[in-house]
Amino acid sequence: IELTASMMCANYGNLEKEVRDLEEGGIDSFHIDIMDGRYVPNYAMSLNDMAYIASVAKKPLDVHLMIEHPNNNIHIFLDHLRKGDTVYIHPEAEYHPSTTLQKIIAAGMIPGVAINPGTSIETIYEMLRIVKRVLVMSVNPGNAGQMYLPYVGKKLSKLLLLKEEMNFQVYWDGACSKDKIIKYAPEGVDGFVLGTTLLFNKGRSYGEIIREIRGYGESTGDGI
Ligand code: S6P
Ligand code: MG
Repeated sequence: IELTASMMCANYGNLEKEVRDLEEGGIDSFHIDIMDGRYVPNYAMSLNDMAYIASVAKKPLDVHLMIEHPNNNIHIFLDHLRKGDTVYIHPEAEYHPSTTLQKIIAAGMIPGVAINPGTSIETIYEMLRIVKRVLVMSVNPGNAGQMYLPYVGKKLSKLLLLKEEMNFQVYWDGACSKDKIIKYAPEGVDGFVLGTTLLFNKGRSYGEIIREIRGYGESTGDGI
């Protein structure tokens, strides 16, 4: 499984150290929650935070754009990213989401869509033909530290059935906990966004926590 750290939960007092400690601890990528106060009722990270992390990180970025009409100025974000970084848009934030996805592809980044708890798979079905990663939100976007919404489970299982045929990865975002990883990694979820629930402010090193997460499947032989 791939583990990505939700950087809106990191300590901004020393962001470079956070990035280094996470990389040394074995994180696979950095999840960057960009918000505009319009598409979601919050402001988390912005362009400069993302650009700074991109400049110090060796591992890829997993950029989650929670902004209205990213198509208008997405190049501002793409200019700071590298090939192999992923950019997700929310389809309902855009009149023509596939135009935006094509810009992400043309810039050499991995195109992704993020789907809210209330958004159906049917809404994104045709986009799945060009998308390489789907970020399934199990909380409504806007904040870290929220409660998992159980009705998302059914949609997730339905989406996983399309994975092979349409060739995309599935990442889980929101209240990602031990029991969710144990349940959904064997079902085919490729990646998990780690925030306040599992990774940050635990008084333990990132390396210790990440090693523990990678060992979850060992006792059951589920091969996490
Ligand atoms: C929410 C955002 C998420 C959170 C993540 C935090 O708008 O997209 O990526 O940062 O859910 O994790 P947790 O464990 O605090 O829910
Ligand atoms: Mg996110």
